[in-house]
Amino acid sequence: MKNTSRLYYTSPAKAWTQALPIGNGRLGAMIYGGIKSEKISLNHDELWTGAPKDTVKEGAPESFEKARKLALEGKFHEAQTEVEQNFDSTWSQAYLPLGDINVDFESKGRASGYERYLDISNAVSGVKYNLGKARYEREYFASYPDNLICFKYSFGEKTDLSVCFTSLLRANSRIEAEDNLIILDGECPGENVTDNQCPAKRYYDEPEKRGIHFRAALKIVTDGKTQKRENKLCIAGAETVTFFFACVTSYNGFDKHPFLEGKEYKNACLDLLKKAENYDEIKERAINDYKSIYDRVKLDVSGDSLDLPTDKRLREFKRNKKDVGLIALTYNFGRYLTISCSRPGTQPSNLQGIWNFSYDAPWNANYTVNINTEMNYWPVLSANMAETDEPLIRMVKELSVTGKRAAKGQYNANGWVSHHNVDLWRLATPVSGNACWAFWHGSSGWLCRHLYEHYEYTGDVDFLRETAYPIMKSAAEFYLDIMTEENGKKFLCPGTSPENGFEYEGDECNVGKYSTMSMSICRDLFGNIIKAADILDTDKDFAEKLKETMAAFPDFAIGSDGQLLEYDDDYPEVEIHHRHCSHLYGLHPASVITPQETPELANACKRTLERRGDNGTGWSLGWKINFWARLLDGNHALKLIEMQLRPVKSVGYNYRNGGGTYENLFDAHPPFQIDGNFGFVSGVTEMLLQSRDNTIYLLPALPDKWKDGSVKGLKAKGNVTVDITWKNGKVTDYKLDGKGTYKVAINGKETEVTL
Ligand code: FUC
Repeated sequence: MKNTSRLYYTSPAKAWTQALPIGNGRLGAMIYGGIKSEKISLNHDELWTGAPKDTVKEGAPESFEKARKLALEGKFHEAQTEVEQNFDSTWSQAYLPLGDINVDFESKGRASGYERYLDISNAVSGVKYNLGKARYEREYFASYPDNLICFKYSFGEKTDLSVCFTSLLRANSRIEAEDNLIILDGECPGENVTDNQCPAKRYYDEPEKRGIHFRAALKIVTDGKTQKRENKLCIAGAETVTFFFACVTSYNGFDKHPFLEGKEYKNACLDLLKKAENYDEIKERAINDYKSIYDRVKLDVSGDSLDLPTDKRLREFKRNKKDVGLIALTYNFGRYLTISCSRPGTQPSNLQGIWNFSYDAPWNANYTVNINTEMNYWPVLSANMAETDEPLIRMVKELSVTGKRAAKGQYNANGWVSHHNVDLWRLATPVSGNACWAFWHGSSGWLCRHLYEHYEYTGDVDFLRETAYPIMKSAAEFYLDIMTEENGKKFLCPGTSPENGFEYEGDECNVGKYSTMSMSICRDLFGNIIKAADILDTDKDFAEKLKETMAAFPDFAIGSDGQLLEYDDDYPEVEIHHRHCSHLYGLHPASVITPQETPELANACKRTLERRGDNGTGWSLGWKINFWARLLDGNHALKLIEMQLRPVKSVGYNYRNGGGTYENLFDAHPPFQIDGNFGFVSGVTEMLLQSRDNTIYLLPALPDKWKDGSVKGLKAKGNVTVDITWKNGKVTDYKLDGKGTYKVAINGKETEVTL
């Protein structure tokens, strides 16, 4: 039997990266499935440190001018020191865990027939086992329509158990036994302060310094007898117990103080629980809602598909790489994660989606926008989940407000800008630390490509006119304002290439005259604005100005080894296998370099990837699947997929080449970072379908191993729904559903099709 939609295991999770995630975009839970005791680790996407804050660095515009002058004189080390000391500002705020529900069972005896599972075709997780003659079953799901997490336990015999709720935040849990309620009222630290790169979370008592407040509550319905004992709710003689969980915070928007201007949250939380009565009805609504997105796409590739517990399946895959079904399962799991962590009205998915157990999460589990957040949203349009884009679009809208202040305050420039980290408060200024991450103003331009792509895929001209275009234009105004001119050339000076550096005057340097990535972001952004202005029949002069500026950009340059240059010159690399490949931005996610239109540059990208090597962190492997797909090399893309499925057990950090997959199929950077899961979905989709400028490429990068198969429900630009069937590596049937005239590339030939 094919298993491409079910994760299952024959023992409880010991580590968080073995536990199974559920979520409704807002609330998240990780389920361990223990026998003597169950742990459910909870999250709410608005639980962050801090409050709105002015983070502009005083004197920054003068510092920027100094650095620019130094860089133009070739004094790159000095330019770097200048920005690190006088330009960069403060660290981002941090995402926090909500708490754990712990359930202890009094039942005795050895369990047999144990299984815990996550059924991703319905978004339901569960645990089943026998204890003596009794059958123990637990079921969990998260509901987007009812904004709840619900679970139901049945024991097949009278059982005693106790439930408690704990949190690492400043919070008090109280039991209201008469109502069978456990209520946790709490607050987040008012600030995440960074001293010497070490974040410290601080609570304050002054009202103006207090953070987000919240109420989380658990309502229990049971046929057993309930009683309060200290901080536990004890249940005696129960055969079934149903739990409804809700949480609401005082967060009232990125520009409102969460305490002084916070929204009502205590009654709002209890109201959700008051409405929660019929478990089966809530479950049905949740499943229907989930499936209305999930069921749109179906991937079926011929070949082995092992029906083994998922942890064993991963290990088996490492041995012989035969289980194509595991690839489809991981693809479907990635779509499941998107639907579970990003929904209209919620926060966008952060470095960990919504799932985080740690008070000091890696990189604050923030929005790292020099690759990671964008990668989270790569598959949402092509894999037909356009509504899950809304949180990102809203974040970009909000950032364009804080980013206007950042542009003025940091650069004395018009328009808006954001740097490499964003948080709940829409931090737009550069953080402190090394210029290679902090001094990088590319994210505003990069995020704008998501707005334009949203239009391209959905064809929603009103969205383009009202939302995307003004924000894109304002981002371009910033770049125009800080553009440097030298010998007739125009570029963004000084330039960095995310997290990388080069050798200069005998030492590692991270700041150059300009970087290929910043210039590629500008090329892409300006190009998209020119197209948008034409579609909207507006701003002819502005479009003209962009064209003229672009004509003065330095050309892409090819280095001594045939590689695409990352900076303004062929400097020796300090880390040839560096995980970022930012200078290939033009190849993917943008399409300013393509094998069809710019074969020489595409070749230089290929050479760059060969020199970089395949290895990397989880997201780096994920990006490389997409690069190789864009280079039309399906076999190489598959090699990266196989590497991304390497089983990873450890929990530590690895900045270089430890990328892989944890037992619960979460992507391992390591540590857990969700971007790799989404880079994977985007990569597989890119192998099967690409589209741009009214051309649709069917199976552009199909690996030899995927001989026969079919995919249904993908999206091409222009809001075209695409189904493809193939045999022996050739398209045998396809269906395009949409409007308009397209060139369709099928089996190496282009045909014009009017829909
Ligand atoms: C970037 C990457 C790291 C990590 C971090 C969250 O800085 O270079 O590998 O993904 O973001």
